[in-house]
Amino acid sequence: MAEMYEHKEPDDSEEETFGDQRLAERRPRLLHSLRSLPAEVAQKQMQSNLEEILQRLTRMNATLGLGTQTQLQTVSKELAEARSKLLEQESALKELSERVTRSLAEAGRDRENIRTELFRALEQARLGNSSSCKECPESWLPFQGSCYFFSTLRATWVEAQQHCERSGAHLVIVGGLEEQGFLSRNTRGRGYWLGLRAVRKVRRIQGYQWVDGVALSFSHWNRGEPNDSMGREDCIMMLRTGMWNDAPCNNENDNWISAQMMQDMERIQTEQKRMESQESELSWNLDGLRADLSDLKSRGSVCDTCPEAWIYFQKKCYYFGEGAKKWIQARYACEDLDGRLVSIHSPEEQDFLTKRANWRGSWIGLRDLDIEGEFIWMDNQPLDYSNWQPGEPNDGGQGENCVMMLGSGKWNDAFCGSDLHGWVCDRLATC
Ligand SMILES: [Ca+2]
Ligand SMILES: [Ca+2]
Ligand SMILES: [Ca+2]
Repeated sequence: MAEMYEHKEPDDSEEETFGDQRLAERRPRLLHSLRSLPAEVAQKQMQSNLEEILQRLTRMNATLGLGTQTQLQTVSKELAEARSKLLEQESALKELSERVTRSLAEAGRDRENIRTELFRALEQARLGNSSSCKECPESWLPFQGSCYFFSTLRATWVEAQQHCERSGAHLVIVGGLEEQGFLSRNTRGRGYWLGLRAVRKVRRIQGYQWVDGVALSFSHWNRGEPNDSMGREDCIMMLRTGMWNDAPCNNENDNWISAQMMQDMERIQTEQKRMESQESELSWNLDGLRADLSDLKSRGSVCDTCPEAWIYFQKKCYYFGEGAKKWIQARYACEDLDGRLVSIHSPEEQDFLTKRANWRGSWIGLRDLDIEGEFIWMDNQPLDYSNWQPGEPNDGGQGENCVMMLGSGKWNDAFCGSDLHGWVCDRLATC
């Protein structure tokens, strides 16, 4: 304010001086009389000016002081509110974090229980199998939870299937080498229809399908088969050697094999499916909770903490397991370490893994166990990136439904029962 005043004052006096000079030039007498005005007049004028300025200053100061004070009060009130809000948020955050941690522990225990139950059910099924002769109808043979009937009559494929249905069964579906071995041992020199048919479109065979609608994965073809001789061999039978051959469906020279599940086994399988879906739901929830927790904790801090022996890379920790394991064993080994078989979603992540890949191959968390060709990651995220070896996945041999990472880092679908020396687990890094 003083500045404003001082700035204005010299201006006025300059103008007066200027005017004074002009006056002096034109009216020297008048100037003289002006100059002779009593000094006290000028002094009074000055005083009144000063007083006015002083009053203005005081008024301004008062306004200013009041404004600042109000502002200060408002600000401090806001500050107090913000602080209490912050405290509230902090305690809510803490509570949430505690709740998530508790839920995580609970979910982990639930998952453990489900696994234990699952194993127990399977164990019971296996035990049931050894003493299950009486659980199959008379003249049916038991094998691994199912009953098999080797017909003594002959029929066309369709008639054979109808025979099976009448006894509440279906033409046999061969699930793998062990079951094939059992069937091969019981041919008694005859040929039998299997529950397998060609899927034909416009005269061309597109593939083969079991009577339950599942596409063929395990197969046991005789040399040179299936040859679709004369373009009319749509039904599959098992030769006396146990090897398979495609043949015309209206061929009446073959017997058939009916199969049905033991009732107990059926019950157990339903239960098992239920538990598996429960487990996958749980693991899904667990993932969500883990992500929430790490999100919570990451506010204001960096999440790059990994357990000992795990390696950090881009928000995840990786464990490079060694020691011969089948895919399912590797899966559980990772779960026992509070992780799971690795899911890979970017070339950067793949590069990181390639550098550390076991040269003899490692299991990763990708598989097409449920539906042939439909690959699923352990973290249930979409297959948004892939690194297949050229020509893979080929579902070769007796069916390849578990994915491994070769020494080169490239992926190959492999037989789930193979023992691989490496397996890679991942988990989210903590804060
Ligand atoms: Ca044939
Ligand atoms: Ca496959
Ligand atoms: Ca393969």
